Amino acid sequence: MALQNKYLADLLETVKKRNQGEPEFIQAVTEVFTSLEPVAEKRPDLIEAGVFERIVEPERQIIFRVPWVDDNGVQRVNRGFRIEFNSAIGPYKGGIRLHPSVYLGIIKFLGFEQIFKNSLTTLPMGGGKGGSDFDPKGKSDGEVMRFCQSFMTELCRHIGPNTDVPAGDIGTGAREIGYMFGQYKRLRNEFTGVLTGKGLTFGGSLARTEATGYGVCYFTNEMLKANGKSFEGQRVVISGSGNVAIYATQKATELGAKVVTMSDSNGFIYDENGIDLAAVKQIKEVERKRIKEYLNYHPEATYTEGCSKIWNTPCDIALPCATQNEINEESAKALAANGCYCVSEGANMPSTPEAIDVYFANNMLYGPAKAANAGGVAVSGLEMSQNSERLSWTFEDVDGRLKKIMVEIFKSCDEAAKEYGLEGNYMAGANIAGFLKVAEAMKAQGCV
Ligand code: NDP
Ligand code: 2IT
Repeated sequence: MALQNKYLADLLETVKKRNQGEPEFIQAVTEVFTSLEPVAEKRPDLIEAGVFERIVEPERQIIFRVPWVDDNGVQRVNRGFRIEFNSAIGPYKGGIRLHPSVYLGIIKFLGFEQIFKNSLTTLPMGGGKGGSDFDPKGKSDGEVMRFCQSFMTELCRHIGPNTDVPAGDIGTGAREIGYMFGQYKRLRNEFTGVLTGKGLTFGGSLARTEATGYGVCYFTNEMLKANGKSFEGQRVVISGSGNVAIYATQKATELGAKVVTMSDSNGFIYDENGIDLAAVKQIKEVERKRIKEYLNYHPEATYTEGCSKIWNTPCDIALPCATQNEINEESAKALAANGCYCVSEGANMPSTPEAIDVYFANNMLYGPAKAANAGGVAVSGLEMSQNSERLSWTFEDVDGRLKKIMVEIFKSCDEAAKEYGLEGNYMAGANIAGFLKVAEAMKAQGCV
């Protein structure tokens, strides 16, 4: 639907002209602007202060060469990115994605989303994102290490515990963060909390590994409760089999649901008895193999080549936890037709705009990514606090704080939606609540 507000409509045209060839970034801005139309009407002061124009322009964009040598002695080169999008409410904060599909438009959409997500956590973190088109799949440990060291050799001059604090995302887990942290320490001669998601022996936080997946379930649970439902006895479809998917599966199961699917970029498994997470962890976390290996553990399960048909699986609740735009209009219609009444996003921007229209047209509950998956970065914020005081908190303490933060995020989305006459539209609520805090801070700081 075209924007009604003339100021935002014109600004969106400028954004499109200025960021050509970056459809994911335009998609993210369009969604946020659509939600912000009532804010633009109510707050002309924010327009006068130039907040909308500035918030879509990254404060700094860094693109660099990442040279490394593979195990055969062959010279390789990748492209590295760090987008320092907005520092109005704290140091830039956001993950590093290592995937062959990475280009400027992907990192910009992720950095833009991160501004609002980090604001929703209530913690003092600005928005940023980084990454590279390096593909860790099929690389040896030595190759991954040399890549990470080279990546950090350039990145280290742009980041710091009070400037910009990267973390994990697709393709970047504890192993990669460890190599990057070691190289930063060596180059700067400083042991600081410059990255989050670190190993537990060198400043990492308990519950950071679990945080995003658990957080998705805590948020979803609040949304279900507010609508007279719960996870108990529900059939859940989860996509992905990485960090977010694994811990979402664990928590949903603990909350009484039965998770029947998981996937990777090759295909998906379906297990009517409920996913055996120990088998998935062995395949994915220990052996780094493909999800179809699950059939070696459970021959009664099925494996389907390709990802899109996963959404044809009948379920009550869907938690997309793989990647952007994994649910299109057709998949959303299949979910609705099979009785799914709730979609809550572990991945960033997993639903296309057309899919979101289908959710609303069918009165489904929709938990948008920037609210539902904010648990990961929230615990990253708690890791920063622990590093600052040079202490580490217990698992129960961190998990308890995470739960409280997710409950509060749901409340902010719910209340903002109600305040703007959009009750039950948690997407609008998340965008409005996330935006307002950052916008006030930008205005107060002279909109620099
Ligand atoms: P991982 O690398 O641990 O796992 C990613 C999973 O998604 C893998 O199963 C992977 O399969 C699958 N996947 C990746 N790309 C594609 C693709 N193009 N098509 C189909 N499947 C794909 O990453 P995370 O679990 O950390 O991240 C998953 C999502 O959650 C991302 O959108 C990320 O931005 C988001 N997120 C992550 C947070 C975190 O703390 N880690 C926090 C908030 C959001 P394969 O192995 O075959 O590539
Ligand atoms: O998308 C995300 O929020 C993340 N990948 C986590 C970022 C972080 O800084 O922990």
